[in-house]
Amino acid sequence: MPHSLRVRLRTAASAAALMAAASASQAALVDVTVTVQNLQPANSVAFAALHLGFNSGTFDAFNIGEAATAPIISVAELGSGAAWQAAFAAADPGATRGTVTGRLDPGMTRSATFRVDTSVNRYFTFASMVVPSNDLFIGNDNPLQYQLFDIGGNLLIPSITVGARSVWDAGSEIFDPAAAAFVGTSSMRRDQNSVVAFNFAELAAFNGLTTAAGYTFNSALTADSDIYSIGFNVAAVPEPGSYALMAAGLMAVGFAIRRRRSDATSGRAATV
Ligand SMILES: [Ca+2]
Ligand SMILES: [Ca+2]
Repeated sequence: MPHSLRVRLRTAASAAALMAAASASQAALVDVTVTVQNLQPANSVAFAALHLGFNSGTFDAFNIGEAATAPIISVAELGSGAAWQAAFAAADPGATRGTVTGRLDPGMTRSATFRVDTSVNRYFTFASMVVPSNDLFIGNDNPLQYQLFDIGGNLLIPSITVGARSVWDAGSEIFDPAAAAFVGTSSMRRDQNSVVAFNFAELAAFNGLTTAAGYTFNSALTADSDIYSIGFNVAAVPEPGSYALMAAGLMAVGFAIRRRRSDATSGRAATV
């Protein structure tokens, strides 16, 4: 075999290997755009910011029938994710955590994008305060309830719809419209000393009160009412390292092509 052909074959083979390595290593990283929508009509419930994490399934924020802990109380009573995020980080340091910021009034949509490694963070966990309320929230009790990605990084759940029947009462603050967020003064809160339980019926008791958004609250929720949706849109992202691998592969291909052209030119010149 002529030396120049061996070089071309070797160069082409190493270029192919580099390209293959690049495409294999980029499978794990994706950009996930989370879009939240308040499915309720005007004058109904609103939601505080959505606190979320793409994770390994090891952070369990609360349990039905048990006293709520400080992290979920901070979400349920104040809409704040600080304590929840800190507990999440401690339980699952490799999780991609974040927030879709801003209150979500009836009919409103908001979104945010997160870079997720699907090789380690296949599950989705969320929590958001429902207002008006003293301590109502939405979120998943079971950290393994929503497996977003399979082992190959394919999206398994395009959206999550939350119904009124899935609204939680943290059991930490006594029902009192005067102390409820969005319609009252939250500094007046009183301890409930109860446990986490389903409770959307309490929302009807706020009907007729003026909200912080200026509308008169009028909830007509039934257990079957859809109140909230979380949609997932996935875009592939090559890892930074694979850009370098792909560049190296392309350079090797370019080198092989240039070499073949120069060989062809010198070959032609020799026969004339
Ligand atoms: Ca749980
Ligand atoms: Ca309560």
